[in-house]
This record gives sequence, structure tokens and C-alpha cells, in this order.
Amino acid sequence: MTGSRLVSRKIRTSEDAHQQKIAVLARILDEATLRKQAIVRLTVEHPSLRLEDAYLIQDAGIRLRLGRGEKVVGFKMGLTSKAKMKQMGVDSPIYGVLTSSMRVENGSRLSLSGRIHPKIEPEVAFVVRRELHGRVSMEEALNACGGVCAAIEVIDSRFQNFDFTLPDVIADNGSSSAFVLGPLVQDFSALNLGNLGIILEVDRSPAQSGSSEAIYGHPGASLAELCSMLHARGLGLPSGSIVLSGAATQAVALKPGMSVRTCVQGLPDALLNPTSAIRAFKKYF
Ligand code: 0L1
Ligand code: MG
Repeated sequence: MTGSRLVSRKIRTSEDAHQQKIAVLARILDEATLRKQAIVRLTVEHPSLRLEDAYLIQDAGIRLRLGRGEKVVGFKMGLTSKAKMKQMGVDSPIYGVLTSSMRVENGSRLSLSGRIHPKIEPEVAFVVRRELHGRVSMEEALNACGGVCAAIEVIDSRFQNFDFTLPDVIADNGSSSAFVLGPLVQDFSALNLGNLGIILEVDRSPAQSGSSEAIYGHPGASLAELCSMLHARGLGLPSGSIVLSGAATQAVALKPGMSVRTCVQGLPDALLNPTSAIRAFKKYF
């Protein structure tokens, strides 16, 4: 065998080994989700895991879900607040993929038996009406949206004690677990999306409060950043996508029996396991 053929065979073998490692790590995370058992973060055993590899593991994990009949319905942005970025020592957010099985109808009950250590976050979500490709301005991103709504994201890291590094949490699909969308407001032109009061209410009392400004400066900026991140990987944002733009406050541990509500100024509430159907946002704004 010539030297160059030997070299290309070695490269192929190491690429195969790399692909296998991606597949194995995706399966480990998938099994942790299915068995509801937290695992030690991947980077303990694989300290050199790169961000590109982490997104490949995320992709492979989503393919496992699709193989079980789930459909991709959108994306979530994570680590969008300055506080969270500082805590993680990073200066850019991450994204994860939302699938059909993660969606919980507004006002429904969510079974916690399928979760490890769930937490809730109040968010602002978009529904994209027109496919977005490439780097876009915030205005272009917002113009492509068919509506905005209040949302609740349930995160549930597959890692023990939510202890992870950036590659771990990307591989783990941004800790995604479930989400609830409030009623969609199609014409949001009158709302100042960059500075809406947001309250996460638990059992009818405010548990966290903040502003949509905490979401990457503006939820629309987070949406545009998602487009850039997808573009960097050769992807676009399909029409019909739901986008959770990021948390407006710290996450709160979700316990059985809790009634949860995200109140966003000017938008109807998103509710999870509610005890009453009153529109509480009127109480605050
Ligand atoms: O949605 C989020 O901002 C959370 C991203 C992942 C980090 C975490 O699990 O806290
Ligand atoms: Mg979130």
C-alpha cells in the first residue's frame, strides 16, 4: 500500500471512531432521559469535547427522538442572560431543538414522573411565519414572525446537580424537557418587546420577576442570533418554527402539584398545571 493510501485509510479510521464516539454519547444522554437517571457530565471522561462535537451529539440525540416518531417543531435559546453567561464563563448563547413530544398544551397538567429534577423558566416565544436563512437583523427576524406569546420552559438537565460545562449542556440539547405556549398574539407591533415586565408565578404568588431585556437584550435579538448560529452550521430557520427566546429570570425548581404561570406584560398568560383560569397578568401590569 502506498504512503498516501495508508494515510487516507488512517484518516478514515479516525473519522469513523469520531462518528462512533458521537453516536455513543448521544445514546448515553438519550438513555438518561428515558430512564430518568442523572449521569455525570460527559466532559469528565471526555475533557476535550469541542463545541462542534457537542452540536453533533445534539443532532444525533434528536435523530433518536425522530426515530421514535417525534417531529422537530422549533428551537430554544439558552444562556441568553448576562448573569447566566457570566456564571458559565461564556459570551454567547446556545441553542437546542424542540420536538413535538416536549409541547404541553396551555393550562394542562405535566407529569413529573418522566423528569429528573425539572425547573421552570418564564420566556417569550415566537412563531416564525416566513423561513429565515443566513444572518438577519433583529427587524428582519421579527418581520418574519407570525406572532409572539408568553411561554414556560421546563428544563431538566440529564447531568447530576445541573453540573455541566458548555459542551455538556449543548450535547444535552440545552437541558430541554418541555414547554408551554400561551395564546399567540399575531400583531405585536404595539408592544415594546425589549422591555416587557415578566413574572413567573408559582401557586398564585410571584416567584421571580424581571424584564424581557434580560433575554439577550431583546427577545428579537435572541431570535436573530439563533439564525446566525444555525447559519454557521449550514442551517436555516424553517417557517412554522416555534422559538423560545430565553429565560427572563432565574429558573425555579418545579415540584408536583405546583401551579405555574408566566405573566408577560401585554400578552396572555402561559399556564402549567393551573388551579384557576384567571388572567393574572392584569394583577401586575
Ligand atoms: O434555557 C436555558 O436558558 C437553560 C439552558 C441550559 C442551562 C441550564 O440547564 O440551566
Ligand atoms: Mg430556557
